[in-house]
Amino acid sequence: MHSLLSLFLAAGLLHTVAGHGGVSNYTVGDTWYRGYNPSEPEAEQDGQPWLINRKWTSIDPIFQPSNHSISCNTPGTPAVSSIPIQAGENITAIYYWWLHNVGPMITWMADCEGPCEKFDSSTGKWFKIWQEGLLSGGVVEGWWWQRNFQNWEGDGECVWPVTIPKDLKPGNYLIRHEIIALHIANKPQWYPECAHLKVSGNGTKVPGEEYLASLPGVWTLDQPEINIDIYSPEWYNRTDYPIPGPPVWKGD
Ligand SMILES: [Cu+2]
Repeated sequence: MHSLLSLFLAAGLLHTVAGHGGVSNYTVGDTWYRGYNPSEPEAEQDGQPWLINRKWTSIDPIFQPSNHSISCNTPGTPAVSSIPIQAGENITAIYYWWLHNVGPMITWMADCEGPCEKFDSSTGKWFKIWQEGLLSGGVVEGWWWQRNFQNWEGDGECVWPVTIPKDLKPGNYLIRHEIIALHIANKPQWYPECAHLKVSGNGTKVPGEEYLASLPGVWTLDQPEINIDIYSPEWYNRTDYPIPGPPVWKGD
């Protein structure tokens, strides 16, 4: 065991074996925004004027959906700056790698109701702007969007583009990318990261109550699609996976 570990270390494979991760950077158009990097020293990143996403110090998953960290990871300290973006534009989240392949991926937003630097993400009224789950085949061996994502490694990066709803009211928002990994029976893993956005445009729309959720709150270990054993006879060959939580808000 010990020699196997040193072999992995020597080969630089330990990261691959650990297999976790999160959002490293973001792009809007041709502009690249550097994100917090948990593998670099905190002192070199804390309070930096370029910092546009909330601090996350570990690539490890969150296992408890009631944990405050479920909203914007640990510690989730606010960013200093925001990414400017127009409603209707795309923002792409970039991951250096991703190795899991079962479970839904969801992008959420929440109105900071003022400067995001002062906003407690666990009080947010979150709404989904995008989600994908099982695309085809069965739950265990089928194609999840997450499996596609894992394979999009053009330059050693996995990219996740979403569009900000074009009629969204301008303002300061958090954008939250969440991967829920379900490959271990009855041990769901959450990987959330949040960035600060300054949304411009002429929109006037906001999502209604039926689209809003709390984090923590929306996920519990009582949900059959969350506390799931994908290898059980009940799920193994199922070709539908209903993504729990509110519906996606399309901006109308
Ligand atoms: Cu992992």
